[in-house]
Amino acid sequence: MDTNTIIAIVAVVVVLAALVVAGYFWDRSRKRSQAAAAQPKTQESAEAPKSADGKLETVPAAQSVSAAEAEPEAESGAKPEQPEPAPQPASKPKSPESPESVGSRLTRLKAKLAKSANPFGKALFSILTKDNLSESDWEDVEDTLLLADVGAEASEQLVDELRSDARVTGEKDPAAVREMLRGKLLDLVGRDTDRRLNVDKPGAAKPSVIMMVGVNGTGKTTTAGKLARLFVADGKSVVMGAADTFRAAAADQLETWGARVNVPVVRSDKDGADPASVAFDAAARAKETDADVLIIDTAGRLQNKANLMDELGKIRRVTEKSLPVNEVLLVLDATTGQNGMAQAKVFAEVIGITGIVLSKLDGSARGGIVIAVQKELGVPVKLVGLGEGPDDLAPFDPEGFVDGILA
Ligand SMILES: Nc1nc2c(ncn2[C@@H]2O[C@H](COP(=O)(O)OP(=O)(O)OP(=O)(O)O)[C@@H](O)[C@H]2O)c(=O)[nH]1
Ligand SMILES: [Mg+2]
Repeated sequence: MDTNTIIAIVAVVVVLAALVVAGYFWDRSRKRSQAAAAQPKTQESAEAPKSADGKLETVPAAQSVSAAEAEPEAESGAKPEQPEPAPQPASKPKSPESPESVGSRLTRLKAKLAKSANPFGKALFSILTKDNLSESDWEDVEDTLLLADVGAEASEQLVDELRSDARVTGEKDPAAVREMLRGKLLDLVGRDTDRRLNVDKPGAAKPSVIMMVGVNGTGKTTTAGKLARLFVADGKSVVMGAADTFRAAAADQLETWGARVNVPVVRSDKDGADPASVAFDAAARAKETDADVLIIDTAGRLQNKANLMDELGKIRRVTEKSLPVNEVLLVLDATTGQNGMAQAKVFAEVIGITGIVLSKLDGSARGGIVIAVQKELGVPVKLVGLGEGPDDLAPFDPEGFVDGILA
């Protein structure tokens, strides 16, 4: 072989070797770049969820609240404890629920209210249509009213009116007696009473502040949640304040209600934090965001615990450093009957109440408490709770209620 042939063979070998090495590196770098392309995608979905069109999804309102809590409030005399960041629940609804519309809710709940009311009117009616009413019949009328929790004063008033009404003793047409009884019961319940929430009245303050008060377990938190849904369905913007700081679970409960309809909840994660400070922060948040309504949930308390009753006054005073409290709703459990009256009186004296929410009327056979509580306190029943469902809260409707009594 001459030198030229050897050089040619060596050159071919070198070129082939170079091609093999280049191929190997090209393959490795291609695999690396594929892996790199896959990596950021998984990180991105963990940190910031994107919707189908690639836009960032809104953080559910309840999760974003801790920012508001953390904001220091210069004018505040009572500062909240700095809460730890709230643990993020594993899964939260991505889009808020839309609460039942006010119209459809009213039709559904009217039927429910009629069913729930104790038909003591029916018993009265059957006595009143007797031929000759004896003294013991009149006693039966009064007993029927007392058993239905109408209260002594209102029962006596009704019996007196019925006895002195010539139509009752003279009228033999049952339809006419029924109509007369219906009218008397409606008068007693208060047909023309203004039962609007103050926030719904013309010229209402913005934000309007509603405080929920009552003894333990009456339904304050549930009612706050249901009320928020009512306002959202009505197009109002709402903020809630979890001023029940006895248990973190109480704030969680309110937050769950808030998250479902995208209503922010201001809370402290520390058990035993000052509830007045949380209320103050919630008021600041409602003011900042120009909300229509602020609902402040408070812890249940027995009316005979003076220190706890004083605390309610403090919550109110501290809130009023930035926003006036327009409404104090006393939540009364309808199933507690006359016991509820004693509670109601003390709450009315200590904090002043502007309306009553009669909860659990669905489970009560003593709807007469509506009449008794209004008469004793001179404060209207504005709302009734008719079940545990999220939309089972309705404005109190006297006609539907009396028709239920007479059904
Ligand atoms: N059937 C029925 N149950 C209700 C109604 N309102 C509330 N509840 C139930 O009553 C229970 C207590 O309700 P909560 O809202 O936690 O009561 P609360 O007053 O906030 O209780 P505390 O904060 O512990 O004082 C819950 O199981 C509710 O589902 C109602 O209108 N009807
Ligand atoms: Mg509660």
